[in-house]
Amino acid sequence: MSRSAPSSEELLRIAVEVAREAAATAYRMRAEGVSVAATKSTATDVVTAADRAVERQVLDALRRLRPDDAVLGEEYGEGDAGPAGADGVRWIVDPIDGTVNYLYGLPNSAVSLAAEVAGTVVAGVVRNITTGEEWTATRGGGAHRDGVRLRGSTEIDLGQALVATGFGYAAQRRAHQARVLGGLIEHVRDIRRFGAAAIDLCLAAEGRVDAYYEKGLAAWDLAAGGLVATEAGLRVAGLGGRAAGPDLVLAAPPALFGPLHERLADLDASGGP
Ligand code: LIP
Repeated sequence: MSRSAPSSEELLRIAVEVAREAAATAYRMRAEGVSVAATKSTATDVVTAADRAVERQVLDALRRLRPDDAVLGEEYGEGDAGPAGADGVRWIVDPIDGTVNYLYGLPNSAVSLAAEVAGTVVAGVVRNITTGEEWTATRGGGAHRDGVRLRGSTEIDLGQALVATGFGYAAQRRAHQARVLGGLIEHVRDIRRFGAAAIDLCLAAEGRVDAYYEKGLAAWDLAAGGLVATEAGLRVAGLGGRAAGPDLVLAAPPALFGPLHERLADLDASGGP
């Protein structure tokens, strides 16, 4: 018999506590100097010692605070807890989203931590390691950045929209993504590529970009930032009625979602390698 899960607010409190400690470690390790510890899918898909140390710190903290929960992390996968905890709680963590930015000492990298209950993300936090900006959300409770309620962009004209996106690590996928971008760029105000999906989603939630799309996101890139964007009033989905996921994530206010969806579908943004 599974126990009832804690409230979304309690799960968010835990997520914020753990993410703040993790971001402090990442910040300290960055100041001490980081280098590439390994590569994953390609020679440019790098892991630093900080990615591993920060995820280990998050895993240890969650095991102390919520010993029966499951955890899915970018660096250590599902660990030993399996797919779901005793009361259906699973944590999803990207210890350092924007690893290349982090490696180069650029400001856009973040700790992203979300809590799922019975397969639905109900609480999430994204904390910028360099600036300390902290975006939070609970399902049905709204999205905030440092306590200020987020509402997304009010832009209704795609031609006036500032659109964020990103690119994968594999050369063939990047070539396809560049072709999509080449077909889109004349139809929008401009493009921004910040290098961290979780932050991109939160900037869209704030209206600091009008919309965001990207192909190839993993669950840990999307979980917390996707809830922040949703709770800010954005539509977060894939193409053709599919859910947001590895094929494509499109996050946009309702007025822009349709026009941008149409352009991206015409350009086969969810296709390619
Ligand atoms: C990054 C994503 C970003 C994408 C990068 C990379 P990582 O995640 O957050 O949106 O464009 O290629 O995948 O690898 O830094 O955790």
